[in-house]
Order: sequence, then C-alpha cells, then structure tokens
Amino acid sequence: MQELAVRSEFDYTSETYKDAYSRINAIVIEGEQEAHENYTVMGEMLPEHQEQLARLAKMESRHKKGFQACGRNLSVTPDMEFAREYFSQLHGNFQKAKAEGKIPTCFLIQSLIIEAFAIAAYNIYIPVADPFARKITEGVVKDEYTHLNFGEVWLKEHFGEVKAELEEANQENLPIVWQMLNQVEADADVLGMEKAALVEDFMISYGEALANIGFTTGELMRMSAYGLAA
Ligand code: Y39
Ligand code: FE
Ligand code: FE
Repeated sequence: MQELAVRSEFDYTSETYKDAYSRINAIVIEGEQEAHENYTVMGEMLPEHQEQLARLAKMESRHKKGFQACGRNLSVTPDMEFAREYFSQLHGNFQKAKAEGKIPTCFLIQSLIIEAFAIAAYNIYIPVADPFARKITEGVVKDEYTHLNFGEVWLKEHFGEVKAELEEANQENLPIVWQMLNQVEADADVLGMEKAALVEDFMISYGEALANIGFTTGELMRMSAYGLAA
C-alpha cells in the first residue's frame, strides 16, 4: 500500500522526469566510476591497506553497473559529458592531492565529502525512486556507510599529523560540494528530492565523521561554515 501511495506521485515515463534523470543518473554513474578510480589509486598509495581499498574499489564498480541498469530500466540515456563536467573540480583537486602525495586530502575528498554526498543523495532518493531503482539504491547506500567509515578510521588513527591538512582541504573542497548541490537543485526537485533534505543529510554524515575523527564541536562548526562561502 505504502508503495502504491509513493509511486502514484511520479510519472517515471514522462519526458520531464526522464530529462532530469538523464543528468542525475549520469552524475551518479560518473561518481561511482571516479570513486572506483580513487580507491584504486589510494590502494597504491597505501600498500598496507591495498587489499581493503581494492575491495572498496570493486564495490564502486558494482554500484556503477547497478545505476546504469536503473537508467536502462527507465529508457534513459545518461548525459555523461554533463556529469564529467559536474565532477571536474573535485576530480582535479583529487588528482592534485594524489600527485603531491597528500593522502589525508584524498581521504577527505573521496571518503568524507563524496561519500557523505552519496549517502545524502541515496537516502533522499530511496523513498521517491521507482521500485527497481529503489532496490538497487538500498543495497548501495549500505556500502557507502562502510566507505565513509573506512576513511574515518584511518584519519582518526592519524589525527595528530593530519588535522591541519584536513582543515585546509575542507576549506578548499566543501564550497565545491555546495555549488554542486545548487547546480542540481532543479533536477533533484523533479525527482522528488528536496535540496534542504539533501543538505541536512549531508551535514549530519559529514559532521558526525569529523567528530569521530577527533574534531571538537567548535572546530567542526567552523569547518561546516566554510561551505557557506560557496
Ligand atoms: O562513493 C560513492 O559511491 C560516491 C560516488 C558516489 C557519488 C554519488 C554522487 C551523488 C550525487 C547525486 C546528486 C543528486 C542530488
Ligand atoms: Fe558507491
Ligand atoms: Fe562509496
């Protein structure tokens, strides 16, 4: 009954829905592909965690395949060029951090910021998704929590040495996520995902992660406020 009530709100076959889906679906597919690449690279940078990071990378490719199936199921062609452009700033910052051997920055970008973004997007999407996509997304979001946790644990273990670098990386990358959220607001709305709910869910996951790593409440408030500079 619940399912029928939710389903009747959306026409998943309308051109309006499919047009918005062509961008959101592409963003998710591109995000999963880049997450796969990022964890593969991080495994090379951290030989002692190579096996675990390779496992995360593999999960990301599975997610990508799942979301590609969601697009096909709705007869939507994902706009991959749009999605590559969408991620280009974060992608560039990750590549730069990697080239400079800045592992904490890599963790902040991929495991904290991008994972918290994914968790927010997937949690908010699940109740309004078509039944096929809902099943897939429910499975995926569980994995994303373990990815966020992996970054948290590593950063917590190295908190003393990485704290200053994390503050700098936060200042540089949090405003970018804010811009990304603004950019996708209209399309997300067509899919039934409210920006305010996305922001709230993102800040909960991200803030909790920062607290678990070792930041004080005052520090994480200040760090969160940098997002508003977007
Ligand atoms: O770790 C992961 O699997 C992350 C790559 C995926 C990112 C997904 C980004 C979702 C943003 C969608 C925006 C819709 C409002
Ligand atoms: Fe994923
Ligand atoms: Fe992930």
